[in-house]
Amino acid sequence: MFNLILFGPPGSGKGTQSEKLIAKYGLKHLSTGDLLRSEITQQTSLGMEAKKIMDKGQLVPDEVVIGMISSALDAHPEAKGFLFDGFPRTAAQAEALDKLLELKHTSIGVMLALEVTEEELVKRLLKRGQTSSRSDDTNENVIRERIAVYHSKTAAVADYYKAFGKVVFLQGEGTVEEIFERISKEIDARL
Ligand code: B4P
Repeated sequence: MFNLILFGPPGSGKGTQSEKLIAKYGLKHLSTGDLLRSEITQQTSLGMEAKKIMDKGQLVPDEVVIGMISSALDAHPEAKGFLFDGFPRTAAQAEALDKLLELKHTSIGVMLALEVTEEELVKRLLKRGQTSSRSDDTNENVIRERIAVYHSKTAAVADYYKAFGKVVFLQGEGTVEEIFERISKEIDARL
């Protein structure tokens, strides 16, 4: 089993690259952002609570997203590996993920961290906000808050995996294809 974390700030290309990676490597895509947005679309009580938090650019509580990931892992016993996109986002989520994977006698193979400048992130997300229905992409203050939360709570998750020698930082600017090639090269070296 090969498990990969695609890491980086909001707008760094995690969702974009994940789509291409699951097509190429046949991994099961687990995006906590997508799971939360699906709860919002279905208007569940979890979704309604999450929406208020997401619209402010804050993180949904750890126990909620850990619970979602735990269920998703159990729902796919046939998976030949998982691609975690937007998770873990806090040290507590990282520790919980390690424990969940240990129960399945597997672990994270590598964390690939995309590096993109703040101005480029804001530009990309505002552009997406013009066409998507995502309310967290339309307000620049909310976008900057998401980036600030990334620096205060999420960036340290890379240090957690660095301690195990599992992090590779990649340039996240360039064309989608160029970045996909960089990522694929790192994965191919580990398969
Ligand atoms: P997510 O759904 O994870 O979304 P994101 O980080 O904002 O975006 P992503 O990084 O996937 O977007 P992409 O670059 O692909 O999170 C949304 C919210 O959900 C969070 O703020 C939080 O509230 C909550 N949440 C999610 N997970 C959580 C967790 N684990 N714990 C707590 N809360 C959680 O795309 C951005 C744009 O850039 C696209 O329009 C794309 O076309 C463009 N783009 C991509 N690559 C490009 C390139 N190379 N050049 C130019 N443009 C590019």
